[in-house]
Amino acid sequence: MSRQSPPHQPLERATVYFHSDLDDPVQWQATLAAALPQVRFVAGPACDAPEQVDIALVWTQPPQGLGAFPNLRAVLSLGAGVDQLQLERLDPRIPVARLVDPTLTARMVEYCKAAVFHFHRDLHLHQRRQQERRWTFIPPLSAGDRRILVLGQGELGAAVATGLAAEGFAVSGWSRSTRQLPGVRGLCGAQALPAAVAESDIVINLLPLTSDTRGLLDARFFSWCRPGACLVNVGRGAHLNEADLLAALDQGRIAAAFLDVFAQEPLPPQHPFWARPQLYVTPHVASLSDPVQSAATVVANIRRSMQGQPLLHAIDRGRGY
Ligand code: NDP
Ligand code: OXD
Repeated sequence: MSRQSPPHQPLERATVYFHSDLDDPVQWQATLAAALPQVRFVAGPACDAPEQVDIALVWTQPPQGLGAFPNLRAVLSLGAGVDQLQLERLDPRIPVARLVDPTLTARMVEYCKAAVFHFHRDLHLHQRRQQERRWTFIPPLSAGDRRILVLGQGELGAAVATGLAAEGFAVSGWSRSTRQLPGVRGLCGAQALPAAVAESDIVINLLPLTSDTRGLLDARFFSWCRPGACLVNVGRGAHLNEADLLAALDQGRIAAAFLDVFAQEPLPPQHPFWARPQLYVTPHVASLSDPVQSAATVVANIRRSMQGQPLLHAIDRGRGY
């Protein structure tokens, strides 16, 4: 289905609709006003003139859906991921862009490095020994002997994989298409996955959530893992089958995991993950976008959209990422 590019419209006529439960509208409004003082900013969820909205800057769709805006030219995600936008509810001809910015990437690299060094230096094992008041020597491995698999080699996965390779780890990266990155063994396709998982000490998930990747971290995946492997899930909660992870921990198949994303966020107080000593739970903070750092991309995309130009970091609506 093709839709003609919307005609060029003057920037002074632009209305940006903002909706998020997580991001501060006041901060975003101030940041955008500094760069684009002529643009009208409407903070949702309610909107009294939906026909005037040109661009939606949103984390999720508002209750009335983005279909309520008949003249929408573009959707700009407030996150690097777009699955939370429920794209199936959006006209497939409307372009969607996601957030990509150096600070977001740097924060993700920091989180993943922190998790990897924790596991690499066996701190999860020493922590258990401390609880048991046991003085046990665990010979440390050198970084080059520690095998790490990064699922997803996009903006974030590639930065994490190359960052870990630069620290001396033996890193493999898995993606849909072949990707060659400095110091990283590139793997692609479903057939390469079981062997790659089986030889890895630490697996980091940085895939986008799509119909192909949903539930990938399940009992079958854990059955490929070497006993004592560690997991870092920073992709999305729905990549992980939570009951299967608990079973894999019970079996010792997985020794420990850093979990930053969950099927239900906030993680409910009664959830079994909170009380598991082998799990490190963080509240979706591995990386965060903030208006000051991310404004440049958003401002550029507002301009581009009003000029009828392709968006930066547009997703492929067919692939879903
Ligand atoms: P990108 O779109 O840049 O990269 C996605 C990568 O995943 C690509 O390498 C792609 O392969 C690969 N991929 C997609 N589908 C498959 C598949 N079926 N099999 C194998 N590989 C696949 O995304 P980003 O790196 O920017 O972000 C990744 C995700 O990280 C986001 O979607 C979001 O869910 C999550 N995230 C989490 C945050 C947090 O705080 N926890 C913060 C920000 C993002 P190819 O290169 O071949 O296309
Ligand atoms: C995300 C983000 O997509 O925080 O999770 O950017």
